[in-house]
Amino acid sequence: MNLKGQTTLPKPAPRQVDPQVLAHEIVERLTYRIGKNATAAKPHDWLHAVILAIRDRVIDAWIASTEKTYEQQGRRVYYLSLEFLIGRLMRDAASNMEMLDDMQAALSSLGVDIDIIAALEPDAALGNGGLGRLAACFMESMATVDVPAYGYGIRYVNGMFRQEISDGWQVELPETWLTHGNPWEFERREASYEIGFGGRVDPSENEDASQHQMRWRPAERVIATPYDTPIAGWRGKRVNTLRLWEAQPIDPILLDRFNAGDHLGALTESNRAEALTRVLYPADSSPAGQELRLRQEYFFSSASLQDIVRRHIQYFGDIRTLPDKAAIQLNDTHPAVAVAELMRILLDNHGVDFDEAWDITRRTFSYTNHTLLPEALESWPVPLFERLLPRHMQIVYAVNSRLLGEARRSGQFDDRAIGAISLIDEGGERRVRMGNLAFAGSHSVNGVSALHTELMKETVFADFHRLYPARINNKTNGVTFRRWLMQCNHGLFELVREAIGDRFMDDPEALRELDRFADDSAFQEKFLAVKRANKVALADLLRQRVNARIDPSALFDIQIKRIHEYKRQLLNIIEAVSLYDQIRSHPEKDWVPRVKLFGGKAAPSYHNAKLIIKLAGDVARAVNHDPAVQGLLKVQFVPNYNVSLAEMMIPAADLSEQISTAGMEASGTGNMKFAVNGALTIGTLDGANVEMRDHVGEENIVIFGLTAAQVNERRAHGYDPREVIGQSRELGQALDAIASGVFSPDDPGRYRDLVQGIYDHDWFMVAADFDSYSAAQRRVDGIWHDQALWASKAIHNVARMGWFSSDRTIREYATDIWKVPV
Ligand code: NBG
Repeated sequence: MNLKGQTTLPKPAPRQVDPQVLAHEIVERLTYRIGKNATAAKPHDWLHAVILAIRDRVIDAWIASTEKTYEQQGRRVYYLSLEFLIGRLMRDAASNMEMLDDMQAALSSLGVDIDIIAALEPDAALGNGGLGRLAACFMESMATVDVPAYGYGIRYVNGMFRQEISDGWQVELPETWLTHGNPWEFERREASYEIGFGGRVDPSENEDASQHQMRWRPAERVIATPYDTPIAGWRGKRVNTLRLWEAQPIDPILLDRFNAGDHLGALTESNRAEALTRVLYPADSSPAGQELRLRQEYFFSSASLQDIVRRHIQYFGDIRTLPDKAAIQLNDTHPAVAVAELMRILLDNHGVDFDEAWDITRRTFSYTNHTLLPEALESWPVPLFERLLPRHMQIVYAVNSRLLGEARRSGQFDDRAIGAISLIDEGGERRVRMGNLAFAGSHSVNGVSALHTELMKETVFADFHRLYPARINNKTNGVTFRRWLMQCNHGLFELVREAIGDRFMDDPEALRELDRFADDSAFQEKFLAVKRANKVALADLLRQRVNARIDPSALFDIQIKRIHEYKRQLLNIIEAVSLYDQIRSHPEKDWVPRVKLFGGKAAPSYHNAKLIIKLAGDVARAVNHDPAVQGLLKVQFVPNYNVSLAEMMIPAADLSEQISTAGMEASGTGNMKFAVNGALTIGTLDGANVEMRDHVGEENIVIFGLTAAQVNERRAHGYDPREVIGQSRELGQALDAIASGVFSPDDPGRYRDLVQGIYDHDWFMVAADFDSYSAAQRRVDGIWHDQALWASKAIHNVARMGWFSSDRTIREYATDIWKVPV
């Protein structure tokens, strides 16, 4: 409706936050939005009504933020990510809007338990692991530090699969987070776009078109429709938008075919379109080499780019000023095709000449690399890319010819180096390299920890780094302390607040003031009591979920993350087997009672990862029921690890396992969450562990194993795992037991190949690091024996982790890369 010329509309009165007002609002939402009274309302209805009440506050701030952004006319940030692992939003939003306590009071006045209804909210699991969770932390931090930003992604109907364990094996089931509707989102049909695939490319019909202007005639089209979710920053300062695209057919049903009796055929197109945004690929740190995946990547990149360009033209008129008003961050290579898409829009739709288009593109994009694993570097077969995106293929070739020309002219590159920089991999089947495209098309390329960034310069992007030495920079990851301390660990939050006041709530580095309490025995006692309460809560949960009986006074030793060989859950399990042997041989020793908890999902096609899950269960069965262990060791695999479970497990951890092969974990973010929740870390000098050691102090972290340089060295000079195993009695025995079927009497050969892999090549250096790891675990035991010492170290961890707030990370992105004021 056009309201121009009308006097200004009245604005709604500012809302009060007060339990009584809130209770009234909840009942009103329940009545008029859900259509039920309090007697008929089911817990789900209450949840819905509560979310609607919170949402209204968020919307007020959302509209105000949008108005402010338009007034300021500044640069906006666009975060393109195929994954956003958000988890639950209710508590997050209520807490950030500073209405959590009042909401709790309001609900109890209505006889409703907030914990019960909060637990009903499904996890929005639109991501695999660290990469997706980082995107979610960044969304919250961008709002918190007042960066005007949009997140762009896909609204998967089925996000990350639900993991069930059946007879010890992982089974994947679809997770249906949208079953009860999603009260957080708003469908915005008016902002839909057409996305093309396939077809042919003709020269432009435009008379004065440049030689680079073409007309792409796609053979297939789908509609991208956005759903917006408001993301509130801390204290509701700013509310940004997470815009997720859904694919829809142009014609929902082909009526002529339907009327001709072809009822299924009439829906094929519709089903094909909807399949595009149906599932998240459950592959972590490895490519999902499917045509559908490339379609997803292009679909969401194109929709987002069209939206960004439309908004820019609408407000600023001239496409050439795009880089002054838009900073687009590519979260890994998944959206890298956006580089070619922006070029297409500039060349074909706006008639910009090639050099200028390339300049605009590079000034607009920046790219974050999240892994060095060679198998995870995305590339697409040229024939597939060309068939699906013929116009983009031409653009990639044109960009490549300029790029390689520039490299040649610099005189620093031989044929090998030129081959490494090329956007096309010529070794074997020709492929388009998405990492190279992202690198070439960006003005900034960052790694996610200091070590990872240095390794990027030396390995994957060594030649690119010589060509563009100023481009690579580091932005060490962080996590939002609102979710990962204040909300998930209420006990610790209140304790810290009582000790040092409120300042850390706005400035996480103020946690440092806690340092002076580290050796205060009264504080230590309270600190240990909080930890104990969290452990009791987790023990209760595990009793309900998996019927596990664990003793809250034991040391809780936790490894939760995706199951991957480089993360070395296997090292941890082998050490548990060895500990089991030692406890049985020396029952008289002063063993520390331990509970080893594992959680994590394996990619459905990752055979060894699934076998490792099975092994954890097999070892658990043997150990947990052996009277000779006297309860000193318990092993438990916790099924269906997700964000909500992390929120329960991390506050209950005494020991955090961050034990990847050095050089292989780009950063890690779980490592940070554990430490700020008062767990000690046992870890290698990998990813952000290195910087964590620098911050918490080496006396407060337990480091073991080869460094990245030593791993390299060993691999280069003929590492012989057999020799290492021959020298370690404990390791040899543990491996023999596993390989010979001690833990798998039903199928004695089950783990033979897994163990054989360690003997034959041991790429992940499990054998090389075993003794060092095992010795480090005994150092952990030593510290545990002195609970005051343990508490002191744990408190130092909490106090010194402030730097790892994602607010700090986002300020660095804003200042160095996006050039937006913070
Ligand atoms: C992951 C790394 C982690 C890192 C997160 C977030 C991918 C491709 N990479 O170490 O493995 O913490 O990204 O940066 O999922």
